[in-house]
Amino acid sequence: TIIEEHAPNPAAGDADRPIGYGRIQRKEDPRFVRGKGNYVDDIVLPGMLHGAILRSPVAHARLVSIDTSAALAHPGVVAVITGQDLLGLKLAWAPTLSADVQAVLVTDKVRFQGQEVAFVIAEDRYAARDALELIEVDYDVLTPVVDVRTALDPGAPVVRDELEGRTDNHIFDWEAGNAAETDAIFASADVVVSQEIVYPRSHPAPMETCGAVADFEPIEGALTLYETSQAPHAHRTLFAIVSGIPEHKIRIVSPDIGGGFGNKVGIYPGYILAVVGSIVTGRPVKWVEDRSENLMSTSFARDYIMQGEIAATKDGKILALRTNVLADHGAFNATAQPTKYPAGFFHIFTGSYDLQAAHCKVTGVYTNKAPGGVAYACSFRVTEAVYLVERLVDMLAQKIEMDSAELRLKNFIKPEQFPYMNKTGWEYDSGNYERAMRLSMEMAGYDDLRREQAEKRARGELMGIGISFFTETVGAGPRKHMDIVGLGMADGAELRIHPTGKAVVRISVQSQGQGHETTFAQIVAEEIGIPPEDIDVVHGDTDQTPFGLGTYGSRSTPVSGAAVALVARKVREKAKFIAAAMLETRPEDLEWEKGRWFVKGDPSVGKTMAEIAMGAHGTVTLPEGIDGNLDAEVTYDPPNLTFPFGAYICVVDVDPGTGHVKVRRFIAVDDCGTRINPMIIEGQVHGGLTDGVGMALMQLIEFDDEGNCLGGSFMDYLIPTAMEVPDWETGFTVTPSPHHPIGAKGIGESATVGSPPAIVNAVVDALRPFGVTHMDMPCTPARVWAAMQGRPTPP
Ligand code: MCN
Ligand code: CUN
Repeated sequence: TIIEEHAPNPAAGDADRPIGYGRIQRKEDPRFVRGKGNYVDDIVLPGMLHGAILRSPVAHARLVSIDTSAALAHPGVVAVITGQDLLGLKLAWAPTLSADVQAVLVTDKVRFQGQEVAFVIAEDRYAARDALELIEVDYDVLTPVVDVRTALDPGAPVVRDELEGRTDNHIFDWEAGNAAETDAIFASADVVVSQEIVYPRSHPAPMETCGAVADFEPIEGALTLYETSQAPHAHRTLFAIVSGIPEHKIRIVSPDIGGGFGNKVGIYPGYILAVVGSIVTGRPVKWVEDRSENLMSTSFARDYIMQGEIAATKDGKILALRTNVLADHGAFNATAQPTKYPAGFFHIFTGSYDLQAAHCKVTGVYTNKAPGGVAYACSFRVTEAVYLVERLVDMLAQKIEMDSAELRLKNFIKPEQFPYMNKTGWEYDSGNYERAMRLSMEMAGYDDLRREQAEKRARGELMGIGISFFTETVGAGPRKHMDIVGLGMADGAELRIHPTGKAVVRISVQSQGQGHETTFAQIVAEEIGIPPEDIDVVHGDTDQTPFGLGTYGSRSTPVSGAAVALVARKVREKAKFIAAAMLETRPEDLEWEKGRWFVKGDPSVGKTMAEIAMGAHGTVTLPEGIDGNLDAEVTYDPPNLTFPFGAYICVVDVDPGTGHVKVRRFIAVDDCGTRINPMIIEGQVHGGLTDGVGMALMQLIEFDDEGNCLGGSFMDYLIPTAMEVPDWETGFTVTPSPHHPIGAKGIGESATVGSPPAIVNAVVDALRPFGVTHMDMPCTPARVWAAMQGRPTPP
């Protein structure tokens, strides 16, 4: 069911209208559907060599020796680089995005299975791979730290013993909210529900794995790096700092990216090795990882063990929330998030409810696992936060025997309370939660579903209905509060209108499939009236675009989208002065209608944008201070984040014999403020909901006692397909952001954030006849069946 975007919605008035021509087809698709996309692995440079990485088979071991002589002698091999070589270049360790360092190649000790040990460069990919097997490595195997619960025990092996004075695996303690106030409310509350809730380790697994092609030109001392990057400008700055190559001599190109989902935010050893390889050999070097390398060594997601508690009155007024979290960060603290927030935006865990107090504490821990932590459409750990609160609310509903929709409706922040300051320091910009909740219930036929469920229960059939209501915080900056490695989170935009009235807008964010080439053209089209097909969007090349922090945390629309709207307004304003000169009148006598300035009271006398563009570059005498072009640039520093929200309802059927869960229906009502392209929004939501089915029912990156990764291939790490998902039923409400130039909020991660709790809530609801109150993801048949038997959770 698609509720048409023009359906009248008196409450929202004109705000329901999508902008810039609305549901138009994607400009990037003709090249994708014809196989003409240009991905990193499509880049072939003259004389290009190929690199391959030798990875550790064990999780924790001293490196005793490496013998590369046989590999070097292998036909086609040009060079073999080891950690010792990098030590000489001062490149053995590289800074992470979280003020830690990460080994580029192992020098002293292996710290996770799959870690980078040596780099072979050869004439072709096959020779490079073959030569890996000829490298002799002697490992002195150590006991690994696998279980985060015991990682802080005295006597646990120390993962990061190379750090000065390190005697344990503790990384940080971080807290938000008010512990004393929260504890006081808990002490006197009628009802308290406590639960350990695990958000297991998962992986973004984009269709395209990570890779790079490095081309160092020694005469100019210039580096061109083609890279799978969600943030080319930030990467360039970091490469300049680490390599010593001046920043203006570095060009980063991220061409088409086959999905990022947070996996391509960080800088991986492979990228650095490609650069080192090009410098060493004097030829371009390509490195592209395979699927197992991607799953085993690049940024994982989640891995939070959350001890959560909710306090309420007996009639269902929620009073307070508190949680203690153990966060497994793996061997290096390499998560990508604003510096001030080591747990990302997890402290929005108060969700969509008006509480009296809240407190959260997060402890980050090193283990012998791959690093990462902020990825997989997580909105900087809002995924974990939403899952925690939405599970606890459902458990509370079960405990006080109240309908879970009713409990939510009773506790929502009310429309008149916005802007709403929550108890952990977030100022929610706008919201109308009840309206979205009621729309989703109406679309679902909620009361009928509950009746159907009661009938089925009476017959011994297992049907579950799960609700999740989420609020996200997306669009980082503001820069005064948010930076990544010291770079403030703002975005630039440049707009040029050519003399014939066609436009090019250059943006600093980087599409990985989100459709920026279409939607950013639509924003400009809305503001200056040139149709989207006449506006080209340039992104993904640091030589071609203004500085900015990149695409993640659904920040492109909130930050870069705002920059684009403002740069278009700047051009529109400039056009007024030029039109006035052309019409020999005063600017204040002109009026704007989409695409043209005309004389107030005489609409027949005016100039279109195309005419003005020609005029700007022509022979008209321009007013003082107006240059002879129709170009502009801005850098946008957002005053606040945006707070999209949504109401999701999931219906599942559980097979009582096998424990298999089938998602029968899923209703998703999203509110991302002003909508630019409803079709792209639906695509984002469909993708995110599918992610949710994967996480809730199928996906887990598990480790055995030796630290072996058990999720290193698609045989073990399952990706949901059309077979596992229902026909999504999407709806929307529109509550514009008051501080965004066009009122838009982000949507790119909403459904991934919001859907897992709806699915798990539905599964637990189905298992109610068995007295089940909670179960941890993924709800695989084996686990569901065990829960039905009251047995411990199998892996
Ligand atoms: N949009 C819109 N109207 C709005 C909000 C957004 O039409 N009110 C459009 C945007 O213009 C953009 C798309 O929806 O074309 C997503 O916008 P936004 O929410 O701003 O998110 P970003 O563009 O910043 O994308 C990042 C987000 C993240 S962080 C992850 S993770 C994720 C996601 O996008 N990775 C994706 N969706 C993905 N989709 C694809 N195909 N591939 C990925 O790697
Ligand atoms: Cu957290 S995944 Mo997206 O922000 O690139």
